[in-house]
Amino acid sequence: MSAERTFLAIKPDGVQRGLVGEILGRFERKGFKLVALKQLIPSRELAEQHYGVHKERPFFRGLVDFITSGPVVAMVWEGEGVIASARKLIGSTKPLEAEPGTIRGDLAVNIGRNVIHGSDGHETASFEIGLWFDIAELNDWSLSDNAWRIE
Ligand code: IDP
Ligand code: MG
Repeated sequence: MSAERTFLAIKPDGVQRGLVGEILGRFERKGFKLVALKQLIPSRELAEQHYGVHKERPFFRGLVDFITSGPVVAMVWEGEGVIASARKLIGSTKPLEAEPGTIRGDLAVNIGRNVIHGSDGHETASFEIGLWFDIAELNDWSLSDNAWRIE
């Protein structure tokens, strides 16, 4: 119950480009546990709240237009250190500066089409999980192969 959780979202470009399976697989193979998953077209209100910290930035309107333009795959992943680790797996915000091997480094070019969102800290993770999901949508379950992951 108290295990660390983060909010990740495959943005409309990732969905349209057929990258959902590729991206989910990276977090599964790393060893994290998926505890919530849904596809939705975000409302403007949801998108504006999600990106509220950027509301004074010049790219804010375009960002909200983009994120509400099509389906997003919203997820909650759980595991030790998952917040920081997911950010590493995602890579730098600017895909051209993201290391090869990261999602953005391997799969994206443009900062406005960088495929995936990941919470950047503990506070944002709990805020974003609560914003995108009802508590009843979060599943508490145990991995049957846990003994092979942790000692
Ligand atoms: P992050 O997604 O790596 O956390 P943030 O700085 O929080 O990056 O920015 C949120 C999102 O806003 C980015 O993922 C990107 O899609 C978009 N964004 C950030 N900076 C710019 C910019 O300068 N131009 C266009 N879009 C931007
Ligand atoms: Mg951010």
